[in-house]
This record gives sequence, structure tokens and C-alpha cells, in this order.
Amino acid sequence: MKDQDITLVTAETLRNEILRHLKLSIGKDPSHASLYDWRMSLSLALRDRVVEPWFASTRKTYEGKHKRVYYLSMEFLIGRLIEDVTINLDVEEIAVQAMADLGQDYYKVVVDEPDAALGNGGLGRLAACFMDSLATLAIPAYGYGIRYEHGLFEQHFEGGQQTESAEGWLAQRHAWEFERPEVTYNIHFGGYVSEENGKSNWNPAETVLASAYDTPIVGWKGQWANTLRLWAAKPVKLFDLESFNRGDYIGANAPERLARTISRVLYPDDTTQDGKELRLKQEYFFTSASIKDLLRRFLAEGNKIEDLHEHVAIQLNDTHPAIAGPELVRLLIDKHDFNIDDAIEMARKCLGYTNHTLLPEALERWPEDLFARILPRHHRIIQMIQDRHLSATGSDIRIIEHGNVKMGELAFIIAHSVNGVSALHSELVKETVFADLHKAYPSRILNQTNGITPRRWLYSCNPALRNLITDTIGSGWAADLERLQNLNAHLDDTGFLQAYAAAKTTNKVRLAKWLKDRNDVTLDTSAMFDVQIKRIHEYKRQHLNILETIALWNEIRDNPTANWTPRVKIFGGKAAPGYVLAKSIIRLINDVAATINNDPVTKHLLQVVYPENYNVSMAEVLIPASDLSEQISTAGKEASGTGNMKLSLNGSPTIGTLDGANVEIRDHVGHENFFLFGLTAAEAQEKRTEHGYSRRAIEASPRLSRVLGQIGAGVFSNGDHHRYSDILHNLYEHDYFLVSCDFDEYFAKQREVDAVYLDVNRWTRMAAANTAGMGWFSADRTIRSYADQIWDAKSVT
Ligand code: GPW
Repeated sequence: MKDQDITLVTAETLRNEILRHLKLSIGKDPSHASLYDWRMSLSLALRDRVVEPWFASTRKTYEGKHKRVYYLSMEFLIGRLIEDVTINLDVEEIAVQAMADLGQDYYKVVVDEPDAALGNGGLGRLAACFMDSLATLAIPAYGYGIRYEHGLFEQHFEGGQQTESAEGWLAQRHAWEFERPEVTYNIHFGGYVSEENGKSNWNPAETVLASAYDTPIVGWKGQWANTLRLWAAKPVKLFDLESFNRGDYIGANAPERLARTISRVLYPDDTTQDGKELRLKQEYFFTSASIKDLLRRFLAEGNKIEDLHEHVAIQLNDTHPAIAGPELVRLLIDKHDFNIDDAIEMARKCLGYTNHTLLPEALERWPEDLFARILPRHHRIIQMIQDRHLSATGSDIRIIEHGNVKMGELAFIIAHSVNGVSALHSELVKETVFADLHKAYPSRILNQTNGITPRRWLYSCNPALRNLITDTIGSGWAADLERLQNLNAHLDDTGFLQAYAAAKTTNKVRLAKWLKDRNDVTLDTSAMFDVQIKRIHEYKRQHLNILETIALWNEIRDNPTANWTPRVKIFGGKAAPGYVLAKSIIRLINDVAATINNDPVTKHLLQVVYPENYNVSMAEVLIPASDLSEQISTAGKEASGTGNMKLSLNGSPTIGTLDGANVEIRDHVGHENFFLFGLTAAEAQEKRTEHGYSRRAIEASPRLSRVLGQIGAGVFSNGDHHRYSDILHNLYEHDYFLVSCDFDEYFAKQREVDAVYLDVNRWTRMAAANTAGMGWFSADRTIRSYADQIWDAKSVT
């Protein structure tokens, strides 16, 4: 069969395909079809268009014996897919027309799709951006993860406080996936290891089935498509008929319930690890299934197992899949007669490990007794990996220490490459968490600065700016983002700047309408939209932002007739359900909003909005409308950040610290187009050694003292003096994240921002310079670099 030419689709053919699906796949007549029915029909018609490029890609990979990349990740935060697919297939206009011809509003259908929220934040979204770039670059690749029945929880505010409810994206049929009931693997847990003729046998106590579901991921212009393969856990024995026959109807379902628990729900902790047995089972479940699957594919193509590393590159997205190392070693020994040394060597050649954090609470470690109970054979293999590492390097760094199995050390030692996710972070990886291992393996640590897909994060979410860019520098930039530099030639052209400002206004009006419909709040679109969107965490310092907001409110009230720059402070983000202080910060933001937004003296100058349930789709509305990007983490704590890149790319200059990728963003957009403040990573570390530093900083700042005094006096809590004693105590007594120390400089820098914003031309030039400078942060650049430096993988041309 001939490859499909995607440009041959017309609105008419697409319309007929939609109607055919409505009838034959959904079983509905147009006169009775609901929004859901139309959405399913459109999605299935679009999915059909992806199948040909998908088959063609598989065929070319097979015929050319090309190396495949396997990206193992606990999280894939992909969001909605309809627009992603229409844009990548270049059929958006056609889809709009086809739906209009059917009497349907395409955009209504688009927003009806639930977000696939199989991730918490940056790490999961990075995996989704990487899948987009791998397909765009035509690098043969599989993403492997878990098909969670419930994605990230839904966030609600009740009296300003976060509550959570289960998310249910699979309550409706998932249009994009293909179930593969024939692709299953037995995954074992527990039991014991016995020795026989020098061979170890694992006699597991429990077995569940890993069952595959495939979603094709199509790249730019439909030239290539890869597979996202997600595993669902199912029982080996479907139903306990004996119990049923005894009349024990509940007990009869026990095998089903037990197995399905493994893929039931995404753990909602971002950058913290709590050592739960179920989490370890999830990690081993999807990792083992993935390794077995890639070995099966490799052998089915007639390859020799000795050549595995020439055909397979496995990337570990943080340590969550680090058990891939021991699992591969185990399979090579038990099923392919490798000796232990050769097996470790082979595993090393195949594996790369990406580190995404230095926070000690995020570094995975398992109590050794728990680990040995669930994975007895892997426990022994890890000891052998450790023995060989100790004797080969003379290092005294152990994987198993003080009764813990440390997954970071395991991943480092078993992989041939270890990378950080921004230049600063990779240097800190060498100097801190892995300093000793870096000495033992001095060429192992690399840097791969993160990137974002410009298709979703500009082309698709920001049509106003997309059109202006294409009108100004021509098309082609979406898959060659460095071309945005060509905008630099237009930065002093008044017509261009006016058009740029108009595009921003269009997006702000769109956001204002969205908020009006959803939350019934009215925004002044001429005010500066100041945006902080990310998980709520002390190190990200949303509390620094809200304290500064209170200080500004005070100053406007003190002097209401001064030339203030009107601002809307927009927050978005979820807190881990068990993270008490983060939840307190959320409540404080909502309390402050309730007070400030009702103050007749200031409400035209200062507003705080915090829409609930921030997710990928909300980000797609907020980011294009943002004027100012808040990237204010304590230096040394944010590994990279990727929201910082999305906002800057969309013309929102950063106010930020020298942390993570902020450092490189500032270098690329120009120091004069970035509002820098705060201690450096080295200064922050130094500061923490000074006794009583935070109390002293607070006492030295009348502004901050006044704000903290107001909070303590109950100004934002109906006179309740104690509501925020946790935050206040934390700031006075152990302000590890240095909010107090950075406060005054942050406040002063915000006033500089105010002044620049009043000068429309200067501000717009700065915003446009951000767009022009951000081309390097395309995930295409990041993926090319991984392919060259870590995977030795090539684009198929
Ligand atoms: F702790 N990140 C995240 F390192 O979103 F595993 N979740 C996580 O569990 C971890 C990291 C982990 C984020 C980083 O915080 C952020 O700085 C980075 O940009 C992102 O991963 C992608 O690299």
C-alpha cells in the first residue's frame, strides 16, 4: 500500500469519515449525537489518518534495522490530543470546516476532551514533549509507562482550602489508544530464591498480568509516528469461581481487585518519595513489562542478544524505572545464559539515567527488608552490582547502606551516562549528590538542558502569535525554532511591535473571557498579568510572591494616587495532598485574594486570581496571556523548570533567580530582558550557615515585618491569629528556602518591572526579544543532543 499523503485530506473526506465513525463505531445517528459522540467520531477519524504514517515508520525501522530509543517514565503528562493531532497533520482548518459542515463547533469539541493527566508536573510533561520531538525528528522510539485508571487528582477550593477528588479520564472511552490484548507479560512479586546447579531460581509468591495499550504519537507534518505503550495491570486468574460457588461473591472478585490496584492511581507526590510498597510494585510492574517487551521485539527481528546495545537505548526518566538495570541483568542471566559480569556490562551499554532533582526528600530509597521481600532476586543482583563497582573503582559509595536500597546510586552505577537537566543543575549534581561517584566515574555525568515542544507550546496554544511570526519571518520555524532569531531584525520596527502587543492583548482577552465563564471574575486586560503556575512547593516560593502582593497592597493603600501599574496576580497549581505547609500557602493566597479583591481603594490596581485545578489545558490558556513569568525558586533547588521556557517563548519576560534553566534563558534572551534578583546558589548555601539569618532579615525589613504582622493579626483570616502560625513560625525559625532573605530585593525588582511596563514600547520590545531568543529551548534541540551524546540513535530519513 502506498504511504498516505496527508495533504490529500479535504473537509469533505474528513466529514464523511466522521459520519462513518458516528454510525459504525459509535452507533449514533447525527440527529441524536451528543457532544461526546461527535468528539469520539472526530477523534477516531483523525486517529485513522495517523495509522498509515505509524505503520510506515515501523516498517522503515524494521527494514533499516535502526536503533530504537525506549523512554521509561512513571509519568506522561500529555493532556488533550485532538489539537495536537490536527496541528501535526496540518489539518486544523479542514477539521474546523468539516465540523462546521456537520453543524458542530470544532473548538467546543476540542475542549470536551478530558486531559490525560498521567503525571504530576514538569517531569511528566517533559516526557510528553520528548515524545513529540522524537516523532518530529523521526527517531524510532517507544515511550513506556503506566495506564493509570485515575490520573492526577482534581483540585477544588472549599473556603479557600484545597480538597481533592479522584480524576476519571477512563470513565469515557479513550479514543486514541489501541488495546493489545495479545501483548501481555507475567510480572512477579515476592517469594524466595532457590539455588540449583549454580543457577538461581526465583519462586515468586504473586503474579499479575501487564497488558499493553498503544497510542500512536505523530510528529510534525505527519512524517513519522512512534508508540506510547502504557501497561495496565490485570489478574492472571480472572475470577475465583470456587469462592463464587461457595456463595462468597465478594471474595470471588479478590484476584481482580488485587491486581488492578497496581495501575489504579498515579501517586500525587511531586518531588517527594514516601516509600510505599504499592509504589515499588508499580515501578517494577511497568519496568519489567517494558524490558521484557523490548527484548521480545529485538529477538523477534532475528538479532543476536550479544548485539542488544547496538539496537536498543533505554533512558530512565529519574530513578522510578531504575530497577530496569537489575531486571535486564536478571533476564540476561536467567534466560540468555550470560554470566553476571557480561550481563552488567551489557545493561550498562544500554542504559542512560536522567536526574531531575537534588532535593533529598525526592531521592528514592527503599527499606532493604521491604525491597528484599518484594524483589528477592533483584536484591541479590544489586549486591553483585555493588560488589563489582566497589572492587573496580576502589570507591566506598554503596547502593545498599544503613538498611536502605538507594535508587540514585543504583541508577548511576548501572548506567553508562548520567545527566542533569540544566547547566547549573548538572554542575551541582557533580558537586553534591553524586560528588563521590563523579570522582569514581569522571566522564559519566553530562548535561542535557531541558526543552519544550514548540508545536503545543506556541504553534497550537497561541494562534495570534503564531500568525504574526509566520507573517514576519515565514513558515518553517515550528520545526526549526532557532529561526525565531530572525525576529530580532524587527525589534525596532513600530509596526511589528504594535502587532506583537495586539497578539498579546488578544490572548489576554481570551483568558479574561475564559475566567469570566468559569469563575465569574472580571479582569482588567490592560493590567499586567503576572503569572506563577507550577506545583505548590516551599522551594518554588509561592509564599514569597503572595507576601510581596500584600506589601504592594499596603503601599497602594498608603499612597493611592501614585502612578501605580495595575496588576493581576495569577496563581495556578496543586499541592500534594499530604503536604500540609503547601496547603497552608494555598489557603493564604485564597484568603489574601478575598481581602484584596474586595478593597474598593485598590481593586482597580491589584487583583489576585487562583483558578482551581491547574492542568495542561489551563496552561495552554494562561501562558499565551501572561505578561510576567514568576520563576522565583530558591537558587540551587529547581533542577531546570520548563514552564519558565514556555512563558518566555510566548513573550512573557521572567522575574527570577539564578536557578535551573533560568540561567540559560537569561543568557539567550539577553540580560537586559530578564529581571534578576536574589541570592545565588552558593550565597544561599553560605547564608544557611549564619545563625538566626531569617529573624535578622525580617527585623531589617520594615516592609516584610509589617506583612507578617498583618498575617499574625488575622487581617486575612477574619481575626484568627493562628490560621497561619505554621507559615510564620517557619519563616522566623527555619526559613530554609530563604524567603526572608530575598524579600526586599524581590520587592524592589517588582517595582522596576512596574516602571518598564508603563512604557509600552519598551515592554513589548522586551517581550518580543524573549520570543526571538528562545529558539534554542525547543525539545528538538534537546532530543538531538540525547540522540548524539547518549543514545547513538539517528533520524530515519
Ligand atoms: F523528583 N521534577 C518533577 F526529580 O516534576 F523526580 N517531578 C519529580 O518527581 C522530579 C522532578 C524528581 C521536575 C523538576 O522539579 C523540574 O525542575 C524539572 O524541570 C522537571 O522535573 C523536568 O526535568
